[in-house]
This record gives sequence, structure tokens and C-alpha cells, in this order.
Amino acid sequence: ERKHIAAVKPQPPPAILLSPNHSLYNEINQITAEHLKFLEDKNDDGEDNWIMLHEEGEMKVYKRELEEDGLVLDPLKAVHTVKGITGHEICHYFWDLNVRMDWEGTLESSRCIEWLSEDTFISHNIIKRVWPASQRDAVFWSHIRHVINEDEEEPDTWIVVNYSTDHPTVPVGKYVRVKMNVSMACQTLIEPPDDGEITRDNITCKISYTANVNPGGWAPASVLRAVYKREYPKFLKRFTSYVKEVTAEKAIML
Ligand code: 18C
Repeated sequence: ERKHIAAVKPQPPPAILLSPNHSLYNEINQITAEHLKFLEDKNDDGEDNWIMLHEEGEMKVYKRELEEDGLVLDPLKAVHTVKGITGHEICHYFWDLNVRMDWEGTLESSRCIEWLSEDTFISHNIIKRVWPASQRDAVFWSHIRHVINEDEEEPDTWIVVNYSTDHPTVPVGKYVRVKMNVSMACQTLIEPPDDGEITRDNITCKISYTANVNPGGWAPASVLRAVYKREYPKFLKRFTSYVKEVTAEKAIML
């Protein structure tokens, strides 16, 4: 009996392109899965106590107030809808270390310390100093993934996760080490044109961003909260405008 072989579009890998023997294999897949689950649950973490921090057009930024041992750990989430760019593009530019300093306003420097696989690397990032707190740094892996939707009618998801890790080449030293768990996830909606090819006018990107940051050491709560309130909306605006600008004349990355 002849088996029917359907023509299928190439499927992205369901897991990181890293050897399952690598010590970070499970962590990266698990943390990424947690972010995807949170999205699937429509950002609903059971308690509806998110506080609106900032609203501007389609952009909405929320936080939850959380303190532990006097440290501000406020989880943050944001949603945004941007026309003319795709989720693949947003995630590509958020992940690509070669352009990080082109849109990042809060870092003094950023450098790659190790490539784990084609889709994942570890970087060392020195954060700008905020008076009167000590200067911070962060070491994290950045993983990018394309997730196919099992429901063919529903859009795929692109996601980037930035998650703190340790690396023997950058021990804690000069700076206070920040810990973080950040995700940027996107879905692209395409409104097919009546005739002709899809253009940037036909695409809309739905973005969900989450950040859980532990400042790592004492920082005055009121200053930190004021900095977050200012910096997260600023980042979302600056980063999405950056992506619109650099992609405007380029072929659409679907
Ligand atoms: O997600 C973002 N960027 C990614 C790529 O870089 C990555 C990085 C996340 C960084 C998390 C920030 C850690 C903050 C640590 C606390 C600092 C303590 C300061 C003490 C204050 C009293 O995932 C985008 C990140 C969006 C911006 C986050 C706001 C963080 C503000 C940190 C302050 C930086 C200084 C701002 C510049 C002001 C200059 C004087």
C-alpha cells in the first residue's frame, strides 16, 4: 500500500538546537515552555492584580507589586500591537546581539561570551548606573524559537527568552549582579490583500513582553520603581520604532 505523503512546510525544531546532554538543555526548554504556557493562558496568572503603569495608543504596560527582603521584584508585563512588522522581525532584532546596542538605552555595554547553539548564546551586559545605587551587570542566555501552531488557522509564535545564568569567565566582581527572566513573544496577523502580494500594510504584530527582574542587592524602592515606570515604556517605543525603521525597505521576514 502506498502511503500518502503530504507536502508540508518545513517545521521548526520543537526544542533548542543544543545537545540534550548539555547542562542547560533542560533549563532552556523548560523556561521557554513556561513562557509559552503563560501566553496560552492569555497572561492570566490566576490573580488579577496587575496595575496599569502606562498606556499609550496600543501599548499597555502593567506591573504587580512584589517585595522580598526589602528588594523590589515587581513583575512586569506589557502588550503592544504594531503595524508593518512581523513577529519574526521583532524577535530577530530583540535577539541579535549585533544590534542590541542600537536600540538598548539602559546598557553601557554588551558582549557575547559563548554560543551554545545556532539559536542561543550567553552574553555579559553592563547596565548604566542609576544614582544613588551601585552599578549592575547581568549574564544571561538568549534563546530564539519559532513555534508552529497546531491549529492551522491560528498564527505561529516567535519567542525570545533572556534568562540569567552563571558563566565561569564572568564571576561576580565589580558590579552587583542582576537576575532576570525576560520574554518577548509575538504573533503576526496577515490581512490578505484583494490582489497582489502581501505588503507591510497587510501585517500587524501582536507583542507580549514580560520581565521579572531581581536587582540583586539593595536599591532604593522608590527610585527603582520610578526608573521602571519610565524605562519600560520608553524601551517598548524605542525598540518597536527601531524595528519599523530598519525593516521598512527590506523584504518581509515572515
Ligand atoms: O529586555 C530588555 N532588554 C534586554 C536586552 O538587553 C534584556 C535586558 C534586561 C535588563 C533588565 C534590567 C535590569 C535592571 C536592573 C536594576 C537596576 C538597578 C538600578 C537601581 C535604581 C535605583 O532582557 C529591555 C529592558 C528594558 C528596560 C528595563 C528597565 C531597567 C532599568 C535599569 C536602569 C538602567 C538605567 C537607565 C538609563 C538612565 C541613565 C542614567
